[in-house]
Amino acid sequence: MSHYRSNLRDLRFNLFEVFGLGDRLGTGRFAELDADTVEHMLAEVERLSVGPIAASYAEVDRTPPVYDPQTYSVTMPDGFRRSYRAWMDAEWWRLDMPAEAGGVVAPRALWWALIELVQGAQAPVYMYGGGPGFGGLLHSMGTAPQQRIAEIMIERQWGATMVLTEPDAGSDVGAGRTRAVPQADGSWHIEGVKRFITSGEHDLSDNIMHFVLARPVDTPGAGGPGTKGLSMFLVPKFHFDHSSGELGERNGVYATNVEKKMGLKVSSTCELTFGQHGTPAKGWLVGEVHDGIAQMFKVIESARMQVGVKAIATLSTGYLNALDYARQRVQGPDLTRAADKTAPRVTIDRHPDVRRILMLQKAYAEGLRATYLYTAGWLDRDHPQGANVNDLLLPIVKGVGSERSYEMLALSLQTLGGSGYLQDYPMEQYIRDTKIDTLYEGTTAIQGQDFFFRKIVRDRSVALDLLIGEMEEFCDANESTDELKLECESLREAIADVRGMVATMFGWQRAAGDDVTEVYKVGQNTTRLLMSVGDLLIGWLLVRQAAVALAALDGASGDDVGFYQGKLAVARFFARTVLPELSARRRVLEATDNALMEIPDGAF
Ligand code: ST9
Ligand code: FAD
Repeated sequence: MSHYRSNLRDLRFNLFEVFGLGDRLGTGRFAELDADTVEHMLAEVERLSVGPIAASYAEVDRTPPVYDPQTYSVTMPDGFRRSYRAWMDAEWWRLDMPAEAGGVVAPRALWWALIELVQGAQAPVYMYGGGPGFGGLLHSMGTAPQQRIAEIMIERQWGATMVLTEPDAGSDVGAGRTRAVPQADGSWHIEGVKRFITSGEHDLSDNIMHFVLARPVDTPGAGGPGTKGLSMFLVPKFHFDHSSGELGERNGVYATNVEKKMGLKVSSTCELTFGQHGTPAKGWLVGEVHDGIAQMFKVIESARMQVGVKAIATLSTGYLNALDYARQRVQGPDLTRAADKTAPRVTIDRHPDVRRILMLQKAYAEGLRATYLYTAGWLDRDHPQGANVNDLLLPIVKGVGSERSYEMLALSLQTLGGSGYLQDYPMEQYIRDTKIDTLYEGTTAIQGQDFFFRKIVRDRSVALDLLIGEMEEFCDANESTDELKLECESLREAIADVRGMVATMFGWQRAAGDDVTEVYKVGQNTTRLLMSVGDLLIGWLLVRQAAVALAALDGASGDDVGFYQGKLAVARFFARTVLPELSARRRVLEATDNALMEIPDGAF
């Protein structure tokens, strides 16, 4: 039986019943798509995910890829190769590429819904399969000859990597020292050591294209300090004929180590050494412009979404596995009959504390699914601020999605008691495989800073105000409905708490003009704000779903009745038990001083 429990019903509910995807199909950008085709895509990708993509999930954790330091090569396990081929051969990845590069235009919300399914089953299948997506990006950023290279990458399904990190340049990408030396033939020689490169070496494709940030030397107007001095280079594993794609000599980039990790073991995480083994590592400047960090952020934005959706997908399958177990495991009497030693034993889902943690898992699993779909949906809306609001929400999908997923997966494991700790169930692997999501693509601290300094302050709060405006409009329209009154009250309070937190932080930010240490107060609270806006957004989307469910319950039958009742129940639970926590967090935030920064080092 598959480890992966998908939730297609909830995906459909979000896409069609809550966010109205049906209205966008058959018209404008999505004229070629209709609801039946979308239903078919969802069903087909679910079938692949639950089946062949998930099939090797546990096996490849126990028998991960093998690195040979003599040949700098990585041999992938056969089971994974089959899972990978099932995804690549189906060619659904074309939905993520521009039409000019052979792609099929599709709503972004639909794309990420499909990717939830793949990643819930086995995320590295999607990660190794990113090559055509990188090809699509090269097609849009590259020169005309590089567009031909992009086509070759896509036709041949070559692998690709994003290469930023170095031993002394992690969060601080601008500290990178890898050099790019210009050559007379227009190419560049890349020299340096990069660390932690996902899919840096493997044998799933004939070639791997590395998208590398390096600092040009001897180049007027390029190569200064920090991120702005970095340029992006395309460095292939094998040289190739740039018009036919025929492979040539080995290029001088080698995987000189593969990391041994806590989880996600099938994803090869490589140290890549450029130009230090007697062969130069030749590269080509992407788009012939020195604009590396902005170009790389196109990849990073996609990858931050991918990481958030990965975490949320695993949270959902973790919850559904836990729910299934809780419905079957019999242990102890009902609490109302605890004193009666002869009372019948009940399934653990009857115990109040188990119900509490199950409902919390459901709230975050379904609330975060709605969050990433809502985020992606801003790009489908033809709204002048669509891209801006999407940008605002990316650190929530990535930062809040990964933090809550890891936290909730601990509760999923807890639901199984001691059995959860065993490899007989997928929980322990889910936890190990998901921890990375709070770390790579920018740690949670980096997401919190990005959220406040770039997405709120620099944006002058335009996107945030639009978002909160939508929430307030919802409350205006629904607070007179008896069934949603309490939920709307909680939302109003949470909105006021978030507004209060942002206003206080803006105040410190302004005061830093006179006393620069005021910015420390902001820095102590960026993660708190990120998590709080995340909870507000989740709460609002759960209540928004409840409003749809309430209307749909009238006339519902069969499984739909329980499904819609569940939407009402989870919204109420979250509004009563989680949203009120924002008031306490606001009080903590407002009371911030800089005592923390003044604690002597020896006192830690
Ligand atoms: C990694 C990979 O961890 C993990 C897994 C990979 C799996 C790959 C699977 C791929 C699957 C498929 C992919 C498909 C591919 C493509 C599809 C494409 C459609 N938004 O604030 P400043 C830019 S990789 C946009 O001064 P500092 C902007 O240009 C390693 N742009 O920063 C800005 O200039 P300006 C990941 C942004 O102080 C410039 O940067 N590592 C944003 O110089 C400078 O900004 C990390 O993520 C943004 N949010 O540098 C590093 N932010 O202001 C984390 C910045 O003029 N560290 N830019 O517009 C950071 O993010 C740091 O904050 C820093 C700081 C490096 C940006
Ligand atoms: P550090 O930057 O040293 O951070 C350590 C701690 O300090 C963290 O808690 C961090 O939040 C905090 N911190 C650091 N700076 C600040 C600050 N300014 N303010 C507040 N807190 C701060 N990189 C690639 O380029 N390509 C890849 O494909 C890739 N894949 C990866 C795969 C794996 C399995 C791993 C583990 C990493 C991968 N990375 C990749 C690198 C990854 O993006 C970095 O690990 C990450 O950006 C953090 O950098 P670091 O590990 O050096 O931690």
